[in-house]
Amino acid sequence: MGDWLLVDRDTLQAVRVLGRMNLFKRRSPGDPRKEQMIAANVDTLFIVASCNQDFSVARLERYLVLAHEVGVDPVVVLTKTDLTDTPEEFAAAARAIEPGLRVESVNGRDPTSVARLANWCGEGETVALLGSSGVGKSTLVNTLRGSDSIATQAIRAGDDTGRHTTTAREMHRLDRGGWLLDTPGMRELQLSDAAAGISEVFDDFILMAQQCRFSNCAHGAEPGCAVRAAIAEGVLTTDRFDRWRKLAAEENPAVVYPKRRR
Ligand SMILES: Nc1nc2c(ncn2[C@@H]2O[C@H](COP(=O)(O)OP(=O)(O)O)[C@@H](O)[C@H]2O)c(=O)[nH]1
Ligand SMILES: [Mg+2]
Ligand SMILES: [Zn+2]
Repeated sequence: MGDWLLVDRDTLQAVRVLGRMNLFKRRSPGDPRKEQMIAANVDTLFIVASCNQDFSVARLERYLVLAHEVGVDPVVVLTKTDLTDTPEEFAAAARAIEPGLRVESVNGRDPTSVARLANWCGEGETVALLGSSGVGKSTLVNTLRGSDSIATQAIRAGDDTGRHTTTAREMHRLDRGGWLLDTPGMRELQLSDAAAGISEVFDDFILMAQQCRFSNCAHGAEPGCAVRAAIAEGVLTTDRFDRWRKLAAEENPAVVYPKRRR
């Protein structure tokens, strides 16, 4: 989805698929050696999260790593601002993940609020939506399109058929000429070869690690570990350290971090 085709003007036959700017892919659920293409030529990735108990910095970081890995510009879209008294706290937590990270807070049901996202949805531009179920992706699509045609997950009391989910790959055209991709496959994306993305999102750790005495320092109990020292001084946080190690281990399972020595 998202490929651009060169089409013969007369026959309307596809002549060839144009070279891809970027590609979201995942390991095939049936066969981990195979890859499945999810979406191509994405200009902007809306990383959608809601301002409630589902909000997770770790998840946002994971999605950001993916955005860097694929080479697509991320915008964090925080929804459900109308349901919290402290939307600014959620926005601040998201902004703290990476310097310069764009964070937009919206009430997904309010066209005026969502209008600022239109900047990324102009003629010929493709935006993919990524985020957990229920954060408000379909609602954003509906509001940006000015229609209610996409089933959202509203669960009405006493109506057990009221739960709808997006089941098919969905590509939506906007009046302004842009495209919105809301595909469930995006949620199941795994990190493969994400080293570049990890080093961008966690560049504070990567830089600090260069100061460690040993180049192969695992930041456990090695003498002269700059990362541990920075954590002890409060320059870096343990939470982020743990998330960094977890993502790095997932990206390259062959790297086994030694346990901290007693
Ligand atoms: N109050 C409020 N509800 C929202 C907002 N965005 C989405 N919702 C509701 O959250 C539920 C899940 O939204 P949906 O768009 O289906 O989420 P999706 O699974 O990410 O596509 C629906 O009941 C929406 O009406 C918002 O900004 N504010
Ligand atoms: Mg949906
Ligand atoms: Zn170290």
